[in-house]
Amino acid sequence: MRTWPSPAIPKLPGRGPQVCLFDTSAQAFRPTSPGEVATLYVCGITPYDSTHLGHAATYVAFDLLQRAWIDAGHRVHYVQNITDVDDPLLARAAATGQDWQELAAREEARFVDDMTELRLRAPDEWVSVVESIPHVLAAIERLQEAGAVYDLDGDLYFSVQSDPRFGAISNLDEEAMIELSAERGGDPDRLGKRHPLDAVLWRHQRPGEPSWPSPFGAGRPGWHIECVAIAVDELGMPFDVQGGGRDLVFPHHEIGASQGHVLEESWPFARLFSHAGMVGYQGEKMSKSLGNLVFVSQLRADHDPMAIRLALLAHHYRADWEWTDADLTAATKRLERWRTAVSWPTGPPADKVLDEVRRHLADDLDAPAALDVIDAWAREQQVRGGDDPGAPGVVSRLSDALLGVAL
Ligand code: 5CA
Ligand code: ZN
Repeated sequence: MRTWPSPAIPKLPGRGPQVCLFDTSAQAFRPTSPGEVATLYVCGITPYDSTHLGHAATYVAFDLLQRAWIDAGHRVHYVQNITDVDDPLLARAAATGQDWQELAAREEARFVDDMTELRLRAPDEWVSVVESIPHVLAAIERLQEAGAVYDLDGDLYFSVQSDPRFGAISNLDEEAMIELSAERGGDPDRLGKRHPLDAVLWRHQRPGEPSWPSPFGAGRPGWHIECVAIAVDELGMPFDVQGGGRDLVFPHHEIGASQGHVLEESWPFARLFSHAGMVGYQGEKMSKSLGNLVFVSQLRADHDPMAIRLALLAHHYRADWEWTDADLTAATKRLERWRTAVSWPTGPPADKVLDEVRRHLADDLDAPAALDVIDAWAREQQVRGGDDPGAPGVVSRLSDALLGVAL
């Protein structure tokens, strides 16, 4: 799939520190220790009703991670999927009388514009389900060889009991897993399954649904195996970080990791699992099914995209928070203050600003603390000024390089 042009990232003096993240699996802060090339898989959109601010907040979080890695001297190999074949997308297309491919293409185009305007690095590979069918089929065959697959009335299921490590990502008890599975696309109540949490790998063709030929009959892939097949094909196992919103911890990332373990006969799937908090609106998680959405594209009509980005950065990526209009008003003022402060020919020294912003971002992507540091410099500039001719340029470049906020 064609991606968008990545923004140029200005070079900064020196190097940032090693980046630590909170690991969902270990329930602890852990250093990311990538080699020369840091590898990242972030779960992509299901292209309908995108891009809302919750999506944008999650992708901005993993953009910060990449910028911190690059600043620490790594190259980044970043993969994202597009769930362009899945139940909710097909249901939306059917309910609104649209062709599912046209719906997906239109939403992807809007997502590309939003990501470009918000200055997010583009994935090196942006792979849709439609493009990944051969890899999905190969992965299912390998799972079959490992004895982890069974047939239920023509649908193929992955047996979660085939992976002794199942449960290690989410750390949930079975009751909680079953509840979340029912809420998030699973079918724990389907009769005939060996275990309620077993997940569909290949769904045989239903009337009116798109399908692909396969050795198991015409059908389409289940959700989790799509991300596993793409990640293993593009990055191999283990890769450094799997990211997404917290709503993906269970079942998506738990079952995906198990599928990876069984099919590659190795562990771990990813070295670290990182999850962004949920953005809400009007008292509920912002979600397509609830319809309480604020779209980036709507806001872009009247607001500077850099103010939208700053509004997202003002919340720690792991926090659950609720969007209000006041977020954007405050961010617009902050952007103006910063732009004024860097427009002067000289300013207060900025070496410490760079060190502190780097330190905060390397510490589990603490963007709010990083914004405070730049605020303090801008206030000093406004109140007392300074005589360092390099300082405004350094602050401007670090805001762009590390936060993705071009001033
Ligand atoms: N296609 C799947 C992942 S394979 C999917 O979850 N698509 S999505 O369009 O529903 O979400 C895209 C990304 O945004 C996912 O990482 C998801 O966890 C995240 N996300 C969805 N809603 C929110 C929200 N309200 N707040 C923060 N992140 C969210
Ligand atoms: Zn995914």
